Amino acid sequence: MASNLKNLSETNLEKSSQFKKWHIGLVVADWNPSITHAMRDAALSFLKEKGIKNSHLHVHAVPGTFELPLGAQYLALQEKMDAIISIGCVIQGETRHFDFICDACAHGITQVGLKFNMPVIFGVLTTQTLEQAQDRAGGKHGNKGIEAAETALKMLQLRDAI
Ligand code: DLZ
Repeated sequence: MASNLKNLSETNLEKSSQFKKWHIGLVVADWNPSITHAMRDAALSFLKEKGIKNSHLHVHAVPGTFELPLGAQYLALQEKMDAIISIGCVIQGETRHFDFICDACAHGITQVGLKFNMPVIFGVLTTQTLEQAQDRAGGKHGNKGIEAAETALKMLQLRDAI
């Protein structure tokens, strides 16, 4: 789908001094950790490279993707927070867990963003296989963590421009 058209690590975002004041929260699911931790690390490197201060990065873990919306909401309640990046990976299994988790997370993340008027980014891979996830967590299709981090900064630029 989208990753056939765009490598997830490609970015056209210029470093800017406006980034220095922003606080970014990351909430990361510990399920499929080889994938989510690679996405987290790529997102953190990208944000630091673009000029977000180390002390303005707030990283927290939740057990699984289903818990990302509430984790994001806890972070959104912190007054200093400007944007939140949620990171997870759901791999299709033999049960219907996949559909319930993906639907609940996408819906919940949308709700938190609208409720707090804040970018809450859906950095969640929903794949059929582990290999497809690896391809998007630093493999041949790039890293979804970078795409999610870039989206957070672009949404904050939009907020400040408007
Ligand atoms: C239960 C479950 C399953 C089957 N698969 C995944 C998955 O692929 N990715 C993920 O992030 N979490 C999974 N989980 C865990 C749920 O998100 C949640 O943590 C549990 O249902 C809580 O009991």
